Amino acid sequence: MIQKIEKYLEKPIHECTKESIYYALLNACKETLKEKGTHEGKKKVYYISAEFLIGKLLSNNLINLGVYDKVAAYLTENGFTMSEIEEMEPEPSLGNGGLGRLAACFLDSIATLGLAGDGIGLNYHLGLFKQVFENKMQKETKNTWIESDSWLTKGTASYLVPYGNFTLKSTLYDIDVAGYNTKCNRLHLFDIDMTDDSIVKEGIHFPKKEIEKNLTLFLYPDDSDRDGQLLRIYQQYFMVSNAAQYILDEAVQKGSNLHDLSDYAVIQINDTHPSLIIPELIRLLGEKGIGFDEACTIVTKVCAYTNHTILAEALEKWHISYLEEVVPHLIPIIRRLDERIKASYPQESIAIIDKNDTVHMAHMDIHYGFSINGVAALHTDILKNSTLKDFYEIYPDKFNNKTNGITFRRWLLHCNHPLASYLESLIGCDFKQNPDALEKLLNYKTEKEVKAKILEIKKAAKINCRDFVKENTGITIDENSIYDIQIKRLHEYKRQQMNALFIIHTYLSIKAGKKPETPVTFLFGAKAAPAYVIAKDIIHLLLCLAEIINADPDVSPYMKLVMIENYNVTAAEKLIPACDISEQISLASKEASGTGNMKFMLNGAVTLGTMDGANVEICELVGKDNIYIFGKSSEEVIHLYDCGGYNSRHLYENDSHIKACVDFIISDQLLAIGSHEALYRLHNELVNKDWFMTLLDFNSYVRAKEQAFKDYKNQDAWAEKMIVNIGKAGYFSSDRTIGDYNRDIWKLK
Ligand code: 26Q
Repeated sequence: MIQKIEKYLEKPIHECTKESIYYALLNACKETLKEKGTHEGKKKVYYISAEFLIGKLLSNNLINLGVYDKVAAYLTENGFTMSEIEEMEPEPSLGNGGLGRLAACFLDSIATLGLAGDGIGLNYHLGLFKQVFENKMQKETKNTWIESDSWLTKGTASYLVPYGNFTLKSTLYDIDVAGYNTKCNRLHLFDIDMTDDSIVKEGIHFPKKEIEKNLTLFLYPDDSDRDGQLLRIYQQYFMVSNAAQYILDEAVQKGSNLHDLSDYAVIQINDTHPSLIIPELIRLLGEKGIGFDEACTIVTKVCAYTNHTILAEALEKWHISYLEEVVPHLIPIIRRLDERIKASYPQESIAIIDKNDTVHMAHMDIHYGFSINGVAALHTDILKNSTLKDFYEIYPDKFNNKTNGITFRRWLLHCNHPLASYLESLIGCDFKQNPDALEKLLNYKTEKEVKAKILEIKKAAKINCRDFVKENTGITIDENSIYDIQIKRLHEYKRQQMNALFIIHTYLSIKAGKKPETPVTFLFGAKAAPAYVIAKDIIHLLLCLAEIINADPDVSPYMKLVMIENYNVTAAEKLIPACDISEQISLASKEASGTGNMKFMLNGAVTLGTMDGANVEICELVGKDNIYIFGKSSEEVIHLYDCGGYNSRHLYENDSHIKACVDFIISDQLLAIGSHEALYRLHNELVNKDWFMTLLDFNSYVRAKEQAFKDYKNQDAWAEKMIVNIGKAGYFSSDRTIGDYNRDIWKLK
C-alpha cells in the first residue's frame, strides 16, 4: 500500500501538501479496491435507495482493507496525521438522515458478510443542502462535493430513460464498497451528462422545469409546488428505470431467461421512493415478450419493500395526472395492477389508485412485493396492528421485522479508536466480526480499573469534541460537564422542542438560584427541510437560547447550549464518542427505529428516551437500571390520537411550570434578539396544536433527565451503566441485521 501511495505522490512526501497526500491515498485505495475484485454469485441483492449517506470514505476504506494502522504510522513518520489528511476529503452529500445512513451501513455489512449485493441510486451533484446559520436562522446553500478526483469511477453502462416528451441518456458512476477483510461490492449512481450546476442561483434556487439540467442536482428538491413534485417523479423514474435495465442486463448476462429472474435478483425497495420499479420492470419484461400476468408473478417474486415511517405525510402518493405527465407509458400498467387488486379486494383502504385518482406507492409495494418489513419490533407491530392492518389481514406471511443496525467498522473502529483498541486488549478482537462477543465485556463491569479506563477514554473523547465544537461554533465548552446530545433531522415528532423547553426550565431554575450540581452542555445538530417552517422555528429558538445562555455569566458556568452548524456524518463521528446522555425522545409510536440511539450506546452513552422504535429493544437488553425511560407508551399515544383526547392548551393553562417554560419562548428577552414571527408561531403551535404531544410528556421528561444528571455524579456507578450499554450493543450490529435479511428475505448463497 505504501508503495502505491508513493507512486501517486508527485514528490517526496515531506514536500507534499496535505491535499496532494489525500489524493495519493485516494488513488492508492481505489487501485487496491479494484484488485480485491467483487463478490459474485448467481443471485444478487439490489438495494435501491434515494439516499446513501456514506460519509467520508478514506479511513473507512483503509480500515476495511486492513491497512489503516500501517498508513497512519507512515503518515506520522513523515510529520502528518491521518486526521489532518482526512479533513481534505469532502463528505459526499448523498443522503439526509436515518434511511440513507442505514443504506450505507447495509452496503458495508453486505460486503463484509461476503454477499453479492449492490446499491443503486442517483449521483446528486449538490445533494442535500449545506446548512449555515445567519441571524440565528437556518439558510440553505449549495453543497458541492464532487471534485475532479473522487471515489467515483465512471462505469460503462448507459441506458435510455423514456419520459412523456423526451428521452434521457444515463451515465453510470460507481463507488467500490469494501467489506471488512474481504472483497468489494458496488454502489451504482446514475447521472446525466447535461447536469448543470450553474443554473443554481441564489441559495439553492433553480429553474424547476429544466429537467435535462436539474435532474441530478439535489436530493429531495423542494416539492411544495407542482413543478417540484413533477421533478421528484422525474428523479424517481430515472433512478428505477436505470436500475431495472441494469438488473435485467446483469441477470441475462448470467444466463437468466427472465422467466427465472428471481433466481438471479432480489430487489430491496428502500421506502417508497423507488416504488415505480414495479411497473417499470413489468413494462421492460413486456418488451422482452413476457405477458402481463407472468410479469406480475415474476416481479412479485423479486421485489421486497422496507417501510421506514409511520407518519402519514411520508407515505408517498402521487396524483395520477402527475404520473401521466412524466411517465405516461406506466399509466396503463399501474391501472391494470390496481384493477387486479380491486377485482379481489374491493376495500378502498388498500387500493393502489384511490377514489381521488391518487396512486399510493406503498400499496403497490405491498401487493406486488413478496416481503414487507418494518425496522424495529415495535414499528413492525404498529404496522401490522394499526397502519397497515388491512394489508396484514390479507398477507400475514409477507410481514416481517428487521430491527435496524449500524456498522461497527465506522461507528466504533473508525470513530473511536481508543475505545476499540481498549476493548481489543480486554476481550480480544472477535467482536469486530462477531459483535455478540462484546458481551464478554460484562464480566468486567464491576472491576475498578476497567471502569476507570472507560471513563478516561470518554474524557479524552470529550476533549476532542470540545475542540471540534470550538472550531465549528466558536463556543468553548467544558469537558467536565455532562454532554447531553440530540443529533438527528429536525422534526416535530423527534421533539427537539421538548429538549428546548427543558433547557428553558434549567435556565429559569438557575436564575431562581437553584444551581445544578454538575454543569451540563446541551449539544444539538439538525437540518430542517427547507420548506418545513416550524422545524426552522425550532432551530431559531435553539440559536436564540444559545445566545442568551452562553453569554450570561450567572448561567454559563452551569450550562451551555451548542447548535452545531451543518450536522453531517463527519460531525456525528466527533460527537458520538463524547456523549454521556443520548437524547432519544420522540413521541412513542412515531420513530420507526432510530439508529443514532444504537451508535451512542455502542460508544458508552446512556439513553434518555421514550418507549419508541429501537429504544424498546435497547431497554430490554440493558435493563431498566441502565437506561432512563419516560413518557407515555405507544398504546396510550395511539389511543389518544384515535379518540382525539389530547389538548395541549389544557396542560398549558393548568400547569404553571409548563406555562412558564412555554411562555419564555415569547418573553421580552427572547423577542429582543429573535424573530417575533417565528417565536410567536412556535408558541402558538405548542399551545394550540402540539400534534406530537410535547407538553404531555414534559414533566415526566424533566424528572427522568434530572435523575440522570443526579446519577451521573456517582461516576463509578455511571461507568457500570456505560459498560453494560457497550456490552449489550452487539445485537445492533448491521451484520446481524443483514444476516437476518439474507436468512428471511434475500436467501443468497
Ligand atoms: C417523502 C415524500 C416527499 C418528500 C420526501 C419524503 C421523504 C424523504 C425522506 C420521506 C422519508 C424520508 C426519510 C425517512 C427516514 O430517514 N426514516 C428513518 O429511517 C431510519 C432507518 O430505518 C429509522 O431509523 C428512523 O426511525 C426513520 O425516521
